[in-house]
Amino acid sequence: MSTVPDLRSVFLAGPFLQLLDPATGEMPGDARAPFDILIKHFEAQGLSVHNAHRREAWGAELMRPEVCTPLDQEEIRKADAFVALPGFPASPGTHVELGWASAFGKPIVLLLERGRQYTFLVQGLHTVATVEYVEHTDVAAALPALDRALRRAVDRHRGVIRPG
Ligand code: 5HM
Repeated sequence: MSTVPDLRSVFLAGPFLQLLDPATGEMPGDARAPFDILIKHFEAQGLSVHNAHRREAWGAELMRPEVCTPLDQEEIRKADAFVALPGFPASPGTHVELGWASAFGKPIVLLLERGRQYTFLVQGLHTVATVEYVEHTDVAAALPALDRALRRAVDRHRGVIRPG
């Protein structure tokens, strides 16, 4: 069961094109790993996860811009929460999606790699949207912190105050 009551769906965003191996056109295993871990983690909690990397077979079935853009925007609009790896170097597509998610008023959790510099508008996004940041060096080790951050973001979004 989800650790966040009533949370049913999550859109998971992160760098894509920059992670494709030019020789195969697909994401190598180590690039897939963080997405795999996050998808499995959320699905094990019964959440529905929308993730373009998986949808597009990790690069093997890349969609055209005219197809993936409206699809992603609609899936973000429908999702209960938005979780992203902004990327280092920054993922352009993820930053567009972050703009949509914040403008749609979604609770947002950003997984930031410790020691990396992120653009000012990512650093400052919490001033205009419901954003929780999870600094990490390893996605798998950060899962408990991610769950807490997701709960905080969803609670804040709903105006829930929990004791302690
Ligand atoms: O610019 P970049 O490829 O890093 O953008 C990644 C983000 O854009 C992902 O979160 C994904 O949801 C979306 N995207 C997509 O859905 C991006 C590409 C390729 O740029 C794609 N489908 N084919």
